[in-house]
Amino acid sequence: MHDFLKRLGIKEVNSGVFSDKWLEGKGGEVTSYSPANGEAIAKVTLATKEEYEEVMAAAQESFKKWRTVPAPIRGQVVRELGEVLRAHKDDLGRLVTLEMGKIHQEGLGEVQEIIDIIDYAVGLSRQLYGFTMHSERPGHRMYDQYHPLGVVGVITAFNFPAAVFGWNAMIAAVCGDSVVWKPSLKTPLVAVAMQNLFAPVLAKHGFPGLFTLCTGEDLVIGETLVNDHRIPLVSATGSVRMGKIVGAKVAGRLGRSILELGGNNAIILTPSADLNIAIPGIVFGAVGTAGQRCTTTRRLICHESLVDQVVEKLVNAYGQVRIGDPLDADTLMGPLIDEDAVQQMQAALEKVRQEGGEVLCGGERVDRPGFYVTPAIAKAKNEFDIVQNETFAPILYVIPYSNLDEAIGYQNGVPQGLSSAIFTNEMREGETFLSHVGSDCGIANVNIGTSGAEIGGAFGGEKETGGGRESGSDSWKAYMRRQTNTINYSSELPLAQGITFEF
Ligand code: UN1
Repeated sequence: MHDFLKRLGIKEVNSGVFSDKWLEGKGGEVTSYSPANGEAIAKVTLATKEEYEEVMAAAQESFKKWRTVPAPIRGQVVRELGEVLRAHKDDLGRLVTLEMGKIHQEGLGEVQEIIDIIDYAVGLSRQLYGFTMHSERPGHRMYDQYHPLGVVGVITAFNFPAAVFGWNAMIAAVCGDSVVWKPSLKTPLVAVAMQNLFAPVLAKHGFPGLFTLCTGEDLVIGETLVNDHRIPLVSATGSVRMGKIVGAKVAGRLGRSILELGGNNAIILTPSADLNIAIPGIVFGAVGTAGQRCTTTRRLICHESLVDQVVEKLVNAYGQVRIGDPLDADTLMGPLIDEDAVQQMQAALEKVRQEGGEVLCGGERVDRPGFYVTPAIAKAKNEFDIVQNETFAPILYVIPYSNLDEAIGYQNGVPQGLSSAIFTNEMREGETFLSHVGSDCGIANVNIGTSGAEIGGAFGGEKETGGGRESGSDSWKAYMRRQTNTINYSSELPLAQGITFEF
């Protein structure tokens, strides 16, 4: 076992279940494999429904106490979590890379996003503002305030095994909530390591069950969590398929959900674009994280006059992408998560050909242990069935257009609505793209790509992306309950809407 794993408290067999202490995990176990070489790293045990109950009890207990701590003091506790992460950034980033397969720089970037959201959350802990309004009645005061909500369920995906928990948990914590985390079974060790880092800090302050962990099967723990009335908010990141199930179940009990699901993100490349920034923006967006971000650039909507030149530049750039061990400092693209992902990528490219598209480069398996492929570019039409769907792999579809209306039509002409971008130096084009007749996505950028959103903005998208918003801006409001308060300081009882009621 690597030393860095030991420093993160990872053993050969780890419990994946934490209430206010580590439980046994009697619901079976999973082995975590590194996609970089296909080798087993360690095992993690899973929760039974009974253990889920213990976890839930601890989370509820913590919530009851935690909500009474003044928000700025909650912020001080969260700040300490940031100190722990700073001290372990390299180790945790390395584990993200080993277990998920993204390159080390991206693994570090993920930990940095949590450090950043912690700083943000600390500031936010003094800014959980409501509005004051002018009452229509004399001698009355009216305002709204935000109270802690309860136990928040956080379901995360393999592609951001650390950061997505961070965005949710740190905001939830300053808002006065406790958290139950169900991580992806493809990346359970990152979750165990984070729990190992955070739990001692929270316990020291008397809140051992503030962040709980419930690693388990979707049909056992996932189901139980989404159906649990004691969880007022479920924040789930993953596939559209998963989101439709989770969203329907949570809505069925009139709970709230934040859904952050698939993307089918496009870049529009216009004739005025500066190709010196556009080409790297496209390559990073399409190839970064081996095409496994929900913000990955999947479609390039390219002006017809540029297609030949741009395709040539892209094919050339793709040839220079260094594919290999994600822990090597030189590597730009690591492996896909597992064999299934490789098969899905190859099936998608087969489908493009069948639908009449042309694969211009890539898509081959790289001959080494692990799940490596070469990134692919294909000429396609927007209406192809395969283009309408998100394949979680580095495939970029090039779609020619002739005028901006047509380009925006293509951009919006998919079921998903997460991220979008235009490269242009024409003010009219950029502003049209950002206007109400432009991009229909939750994220719309000018002269930067579709991926790599900063934590300060609200993150999420429309349509089948699920409509949820996480991270910055006023996303915190979803983690609190709003209350409108009216106070009468007069000696009369004037009724609203001018009603008189005498007796
Ligand atoms: C995701 O792919 O699940 O904008 C989130 C980005 C990252 C977040 C991606 N900050 O690419």
